[in-house]
Amino acid sequence: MAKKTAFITGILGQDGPYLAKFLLEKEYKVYGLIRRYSNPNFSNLDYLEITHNVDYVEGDMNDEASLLNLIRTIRPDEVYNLAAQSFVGSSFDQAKLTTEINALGPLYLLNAIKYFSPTTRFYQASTSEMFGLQHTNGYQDENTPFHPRSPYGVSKVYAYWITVNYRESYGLFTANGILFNHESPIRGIQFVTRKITDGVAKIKLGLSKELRLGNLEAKRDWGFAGDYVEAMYLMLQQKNPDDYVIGTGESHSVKEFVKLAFKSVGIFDWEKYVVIDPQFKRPAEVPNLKAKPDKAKKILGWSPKVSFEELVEMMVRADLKRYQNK
Ligand code: NAP
Ligand code: F7E
Repeated sequence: MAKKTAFITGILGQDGPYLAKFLLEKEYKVYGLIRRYSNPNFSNLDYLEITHNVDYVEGDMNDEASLLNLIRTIRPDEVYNLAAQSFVGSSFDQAKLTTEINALGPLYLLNAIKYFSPTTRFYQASTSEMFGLQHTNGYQDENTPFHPRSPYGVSKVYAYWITVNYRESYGLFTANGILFNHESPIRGIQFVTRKITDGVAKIKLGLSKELRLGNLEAKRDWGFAGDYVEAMYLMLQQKNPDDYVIGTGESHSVKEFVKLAFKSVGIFDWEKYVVIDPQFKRPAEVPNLKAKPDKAKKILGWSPKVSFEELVEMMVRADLKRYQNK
């Protein structure tokens, strides 16, 4: 039987490499979209030791023709749209760019599928940031209304609905994974978890004296990226396309993350090292996110494996090792 093919955008980011590894283990042929760079950074793929197992193709989420051409020539079985300007903080200063990549990018891909490869199944990387301020009894699920709090969140609401719309209008197999925060040792350094674990490792090794952070009271539902890519895959294997919330069902504050990260290296007086810096606070905050992933459990048979404590420990260990190896 011919190998299944997957086309992954965002292959150099955090989720792209975990998903590629997962699909390669299932014998997929994996194409990864990279944009034009003088020096592309393959370090996340190197970390997972799959750099040479992916077929790289060049294009850009802002360049419709490049995407049309790639879908037309590859005609993949599955497209996973993970590319995004994904940092909420930067989206306030670069709202237009964020919108072009995150909202128009998926539209271009969906048009490419509609015209050139209508049997291709499409996964859209939707996000809990779409919920923003909304709660249903303290949690968010597939029925919770959206109230995004950043240009990033707003751009993702467009992408969510255009994905639903192409399913309803043209019968395409499209699915939204509404993923809550997920992290790993290859999480971008700007995001709070990795910033903390990197900072703690440097402090532990005497390479730094302080860790500058913004709002310590914000709460997130943090899981492990390696667990979450399985849910993406499962969504595209169902009989019918649908949208699913993916998270752990637990919520922890940034402060709890900080405390645990310091504790894991034997530092208990964490307040000595943490400096609150207003530059890391946002014009509008998302105060509290907690998933209710019951639908994914029931229909996809998916549940997370790595606990909050294990995640913190895993990330701190990886950062310590990085500096020790240097
Ligand atoms: P990430 O590490 O920021 O990776 C995003 C990738 O998108 C990068 O590899 C980047 O490429 C690529 N990209 C950005 N602009 C592009 C463009 N114009 N053309 C082509 N590629 C472009 O994000 P992630 O954490 O892996 O997240 C994957 C997806 O899930 C994103 O869509 C994110 O918004 C969404 N999401 C993430 C989370 C989470 O907690 N991680 C939760 C919910 C949803 P370069 O390497 O070339 O910059
Ligand atoms: O912030 C607070 C900050 O940048 C988490 C993206 O993957 O997940 C991510 O978005 C919280 C916020 O992630 C600092 O204010 C405090 O409340 O790690 P973050 P995010 O904004 O939740 C969602 C699901 C996505 O879809 C996004 O793509 O931590 N915080 N102090 C800080 N945040 C940062 N970055 N830096 C600080 O110093």
